[in-house]
Amino acid sequence: MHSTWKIFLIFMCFFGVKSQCSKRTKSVTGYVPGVAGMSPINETNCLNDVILENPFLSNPLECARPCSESGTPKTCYYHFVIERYPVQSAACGLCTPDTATNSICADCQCVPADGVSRMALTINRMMPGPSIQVCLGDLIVVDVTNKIAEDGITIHWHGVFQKDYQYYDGVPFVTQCPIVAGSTFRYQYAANNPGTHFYHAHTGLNKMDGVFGTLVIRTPREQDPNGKYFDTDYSSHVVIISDWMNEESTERFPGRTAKGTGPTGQIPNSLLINGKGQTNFDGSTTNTSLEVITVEPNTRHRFRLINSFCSVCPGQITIEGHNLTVIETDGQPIKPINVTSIVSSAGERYDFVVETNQPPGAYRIQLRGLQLCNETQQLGILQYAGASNELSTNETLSSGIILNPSGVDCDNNPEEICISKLKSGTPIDEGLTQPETDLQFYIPIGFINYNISELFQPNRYDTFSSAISTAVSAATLDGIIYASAPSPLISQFSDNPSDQVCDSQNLPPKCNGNCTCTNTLKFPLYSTVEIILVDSSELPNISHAFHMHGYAYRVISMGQPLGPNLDNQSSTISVDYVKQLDKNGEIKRNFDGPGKDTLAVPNNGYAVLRVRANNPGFWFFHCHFIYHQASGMEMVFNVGEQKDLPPVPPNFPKCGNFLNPIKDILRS
Ligand SMILES: *[C@@H]1O[C@H](CO)[C@@H](O)[C@H](O)[C@H]1NC(C)=O
Ligand SMILES: *[C@@H]1O[C@H](CO)[C@@H](O)[C@H](O)[C@H]1NC(C)=O
Ligand SMILES: *[C@@H]1O[C@H](CO)[C@@H](O)[C@H](O)[C@H]1NC(C)=O
Ligand SMILES: *[C@@H]1O[C@H](CO)[C@@H](O)[C@H](O)[C@H]1NC(C)=O
Ligand SMILES: *[C@@H]1O[C@H](CO)[C@@H](O)[C@H](O)[C@H]1NC(C)=O
Ligand SMILES: *[C@@H]1O[C@H](CO)[C@@H](O)[C@H](O)[C@H]1NC(C)=O
Ligand SMILES: *[C@@H]1O[C@H](CO)[C@@H](O)[C@H](O)[C@H]1NC(C)=O
Ligand SMILES: *[C@@H]1O[C@H](CO)[C@@H](O)[C@H](O)[C@H]1NC(C)=O
Ligand SMILES: *[C@@H]1O[C@H](CO)[C@@H](O)[C@H](O)[C@H]1NC(C)=O
Ligand SMILES: *[C@@H]1O[C@H](CO)[C@@H](O)[C@H](O)[C@H]1NC(C)=O
Ligand SMILES: [Cu+2]
Repeated sequence: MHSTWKIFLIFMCFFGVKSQCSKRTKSVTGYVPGVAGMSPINETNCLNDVILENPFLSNPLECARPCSESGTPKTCYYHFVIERYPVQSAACGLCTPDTATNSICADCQCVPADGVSRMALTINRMMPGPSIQVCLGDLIVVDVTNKIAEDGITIHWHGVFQKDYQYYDGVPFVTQCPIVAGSTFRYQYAANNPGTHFYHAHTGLNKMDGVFGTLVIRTPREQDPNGKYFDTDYSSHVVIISDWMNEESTERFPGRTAKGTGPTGQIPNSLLINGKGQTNFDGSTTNTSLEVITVEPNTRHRFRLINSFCSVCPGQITIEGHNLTVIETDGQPIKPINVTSIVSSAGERYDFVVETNQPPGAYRIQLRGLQLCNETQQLGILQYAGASNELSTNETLSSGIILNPSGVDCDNNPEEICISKLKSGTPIDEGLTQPETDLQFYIPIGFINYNISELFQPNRYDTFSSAISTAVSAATLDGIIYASAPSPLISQFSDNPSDQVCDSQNLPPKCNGNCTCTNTLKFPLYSTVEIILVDSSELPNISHAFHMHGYAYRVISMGQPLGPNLDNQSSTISVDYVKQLDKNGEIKRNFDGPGKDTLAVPNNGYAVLRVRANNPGFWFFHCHFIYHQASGMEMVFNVGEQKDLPPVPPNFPKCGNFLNPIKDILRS
């Protein structure tokens, strides 16, 4: 590993101006190109025919700018070309991508990943894909060209509410048809809710093979309730972490059990920080570069952390010698809190401030896999500009105070801070702070186990996972195995077969707890809704990460009660049991809890969420673990009526069954 440090760039101080190195730079905010000695971005790489032909469009570099109240909104244009593309291709003989500059306008087609060659799916021959960084009120236009011959694809803009842009949420067969190979779909939507977001493929397992990237909507500092806690908010301090395998994700589903990294499991082989890292492969450690993030001394830097994991494992981030002041999660400001490490699961984001108050040097950014991934870790480097890049120690970093620990009783340990202990940093809709909401739903998370000799019968094609073990299962949400409809609900609802869409609250009698259909729950527009998610999935150590599209919900309560046998916290609980707890007043509701759009539901526990249904549309609600999603752990919330939605965009692509009557040649 030592040799790796030597190939790092020698950092100059802020364009070589020495006096700036020690000065505290209080007034700096937003995007600063060439931060701390990085080479400036070559704008030529940001241009393309569409931008050159339409002078009102702004390129990615122009859009990644500081945001001010007097600024003019821009129309920010991106072109994504999605391909099957090799990691460690011949392009790596030409250049090594530098995240700080390459992510805005790529100048290098090498995808290094963790140094193990394999095939990936890339956007513009990058992983992560191009960074979208805009100001609140801009219009984002992304032309997505699908060049993967084998797959239809869609892109979801995770965290963007898409109010008034409901047709661009990117969920296949809910808000659009998949983009077929060879064609281009234009997403265009307003950047209307600020925060650290990201984008990723929402089709099959494509996300796990590389189709993801960062998406940040900044606000003027005056509009950020935590604006006074940081000095800088650099584009180069956006950090996306991902999990990665040494083969394509489709190799492992269906047919492999959840445990294990090898040929038997669904556990990632490595973790990546901004697409970079090293791993043990074939008996040695790869020599790829680690991610280096440059900081100026004596400055409070805002970091924007995005968890783009696909597996069931949480990841824990710690920065050697530095505390983390967390100010926001999933685009929702919180009352600041100081911690040592942050645990995050698939789909979550955390914004934190790092004060560079240590002797100038190089410090480890440690990303540890937890639970089933506890043997995996990755390092990045926090590099003080101009200082030595030699790490001072190799000691294991202490976890210290942990935000969002998984699977603990957070009432009893001051070193472990659960999400339900955070306080909202913004005012809360009064309708959500009443004792009762208009609607209340208990939604169990589960798995059903098949009887193999019944499942693998001719003409049966049920959704299943883990075929090589004796436990063959499918995932359920609200008792239903979700199945996609042939035609998108938002634009072609009535083109679907009459028994396609189902409602878990009014199940047809033939579905005794394991229907396979498009589960769609209706909420009247503007109603207040309480959702009580109950993990009855009977899996140890797994906290399902639930993501809601179109909204951020309030986290009102979380718990991991003793099971009905009252002996330990890993025994399964049921909806009825949680209802009983609630009746007995044992579920405490905190109405000033944080907003989130993705939350790890305590293992064998519950989470109480509330939302005001003020965004009409068809919104996906699902576990963000990709293999759970592929096994059916999803549903749709249908808010309001069709008349509440904007009209279907002209020429919106259509798809569906083609079942013309069969000619009866014997009788005609
Ligand atoms: C910028 O990139 C273009 C095209 O990649 C190249 O022709 C040009 O020389 C570059 N300019 C600089 C200053 O590096
Ligand atoms: C990394 O290893 C490969 C082969 O294992 C070798 O060809 C390459 O030169 C090495 N790169 C560096 C920077 O050491
Ligand atoms: C981190 O926070 C702890 C507790 O407040 C404090 O004792 C320690 O000095 C802080 N460390 C740094 C590097 O700021
Ligand atoms: C967090 O740490 C900073 C720097 O050490 C300190 O100024 C601040 O008061 C702390 N905030 C909280 C909420 O403890
Ligand atoms: C899984 O949870 C059990 C308790 O439920 C605990 O004893 C065990 O250490 C956990 N395993 C991992 C890998 O975290
Ligand atoms: C990971 O967890 C397993 C199961 O709990 C345990 O046996 C193993 O020692 C752990 N490994 C590390 C590195 O902590
Ligand atoms: C840390 O570990 C690396 C690799 O094992 C070694 O080369 C380096 O000297 C170590 N550094 C310190 C400060 O112990
Ligand atoms: C599985 O189904 C078969 C056929 O219906 C039945 O004979 C068998 O007992 C079942 N096995 C279990 C474990 O339920
Ligand atoms: C699922 O359906 C099968 C019949 O296909 C039935 O035997 C089984 O009990 C059902 N499972 C549950 C959990 O209701
Ligand atoms: C806890 O409950 C689980 C599931 O009911 C059981 O398998 C396990 O043995 C129990 N552990 C202890 C320590 O009681
Ligand atoms: Cu799950």
